[in-house]
Amino acid sequence: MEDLFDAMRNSIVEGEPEEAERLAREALTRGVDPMEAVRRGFLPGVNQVGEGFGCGDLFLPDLVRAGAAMKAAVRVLEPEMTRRGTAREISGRVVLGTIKGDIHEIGKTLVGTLLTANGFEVHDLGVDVAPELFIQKAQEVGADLIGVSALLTTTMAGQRLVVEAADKAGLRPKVGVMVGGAPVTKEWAAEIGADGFSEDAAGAVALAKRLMDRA
Ligand code: B1M
Repeated sequence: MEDLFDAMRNSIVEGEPEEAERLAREALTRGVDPMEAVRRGFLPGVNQVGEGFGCGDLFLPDLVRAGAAMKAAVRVLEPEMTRRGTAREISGRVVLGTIKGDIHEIGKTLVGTLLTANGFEVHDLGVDVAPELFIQKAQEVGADLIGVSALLTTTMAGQRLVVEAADKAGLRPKVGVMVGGAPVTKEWAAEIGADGFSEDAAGAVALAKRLMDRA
């Protein structure tokens, strides 16, 4: 199995969507847990590219190709992740999106997929979402939770605007606001008054369940 995980990492580093897709299919055929394929195969590749970009060894086109390859793999794995979810009743309604100015979608989409697999009804607004849109959608669908993803230190500030807008609209404390994304920390979540933070998709599910129990 290590060979397969190595090949997955490579497909991201080399930025090859078709190869990443093929390997994701192979993983499913071989009975590999799709989350395990992400965690041990594709994610190490994404992190490698991120580090290379951070220290100037890689450039924007590398980031773009890696993102496309990761997206292709997740697209193949998503239905199986959802299928493996066991919950039948709706656990809660979540409005989810990546904050305005930020177009990173892969982590947010993974969070949405796992929430769906765990019985949550997810309204995914996509990327580059203005704070007021989170609020409008939450009111429209009667959301229990709002999830805001941010991958850039420059866009994290938008998470605070969502918390403030939720307060202004009188949605909280009934509606919880959860935040996440690579630069987001527990301290940041506390500073902006969010109801919770998680550093990965599985943690986001656990957090969402905790926030639902709180109600
Ligand atoms: Co961008 N990028 N990028 N990028 N990119 C990062 C984030 C960066 C860390 C790379 C680096 O410098 N090392 C850096 C940010 C630096 C900073 O601000 N601290 C960066 C930069 C600088 C940029 C640009 C500004 C580059 C430029 O144009 N000069 C630009 C910004 C564009 C914009 O948004 N306005 C940019 C663009 C892009 C692409 C479009 C090319 C592409 C995204 C493609 C796409 O999404 N379709 C891209 C990519 C691929 C990355 C890296 C390499 C990978 C991101 C990713 O998909 N990770 C990234 C480096 C890295 O993270 N290692 C980088 C995989 C994903 C599964 O993880 O998104 O962290 P992640 O999500 C996790 C958790 O964070 C958490 O759970 C997820 C699953 O475990 N989580 C939540 C996420 N949201 C959550 C919400 C929750 C709870 C948990 O509750 C609601």
